[in-house]
Amino acid sequence: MSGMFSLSGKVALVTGASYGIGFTIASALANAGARIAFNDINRELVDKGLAEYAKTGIDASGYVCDVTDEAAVGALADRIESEVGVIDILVNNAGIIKRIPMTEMSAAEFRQVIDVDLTAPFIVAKAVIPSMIKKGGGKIINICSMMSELGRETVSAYAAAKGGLKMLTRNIASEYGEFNIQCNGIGPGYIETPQTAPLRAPEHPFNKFIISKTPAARWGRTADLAGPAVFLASPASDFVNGHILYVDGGILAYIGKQPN
Ligand code: NAP
Ligand code: GCO
Repeated sequence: MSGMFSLSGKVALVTGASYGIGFTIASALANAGARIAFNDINRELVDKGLAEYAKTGIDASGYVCDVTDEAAVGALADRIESEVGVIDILVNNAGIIKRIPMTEMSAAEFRQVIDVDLTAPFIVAKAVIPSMIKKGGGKIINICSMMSELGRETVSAYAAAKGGLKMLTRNIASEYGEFNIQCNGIGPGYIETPQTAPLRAPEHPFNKFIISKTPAARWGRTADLAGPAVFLASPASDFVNGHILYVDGGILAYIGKQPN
């Protein structure tokens, strides 16, 4: 059974993986045997990430690359292929959020979120699929969200992007499944990372709200995503395609705890 979850000999690219969910997923893939390449938006973040990976004994390769820049992403894929190896596993993790009431959000701000959270996964997947086809297959994992299914105030751009990312995942699965490429999504619930730090401030009402909406009665931890990521990156999921695996403690199954 353990062989089904082995990533030995595989090369994984995890975008935006200097910290947070991406860092945990990349570390899990490395601990399952993969060689890790990651990018982030600036040198400082990449160096910070390299130091953190080294602390845990992971020899990662780090690159500065803005995932919205198609030319830079093409150069990144080529560089990883020559320095690390052909990319077998892609995790589209890089993302941003802007929490602004829709009527106060500019079109430019809306487009920026769409660009990073939806267009960039298209760009990066497009850059790696041809080599995956040549190699006989590959794994693509898009990091979706509760907002791939649900809306809430102030996150219109993010929800539109993550909803679109769910359908991009299904379309890549449909278009490239015959080449032994499996494309799936992970939909994290509410996870303790810098991105959600404002919502977890003790005085923020959202903190208790999320706990009341989660059967597990806690915020998620990045470690909760490690196993699901290894599963979707490994031979164990070779017949799983176009699936969004929600790792949310049960939020999507639960109407929520009644107030006392
Ligand atoms: P995050 O702050 O969203 O981290 C994203 C990473 O991507 C950061 O390192 C960020 O760099 C980088 N990034 C942003 N724009 C980029 C670009 N144009 N090119 C390259 N890298 C870029 O932290 P996170 O909470 O770990 O989120 C990771 C992913 O999970 C995101 O897609 C997010 O939407 C998704 N997600 C998060 C949660 C949660 O509760 N935290 C739940 C569901 C889904 P900077 O530090 O410079 O921004
Ligand atoms: C928000 C949060 C969420 C999480 C995540 C939930 O403001 O609602 O940031 O969007 O980041 O996407 O799955």
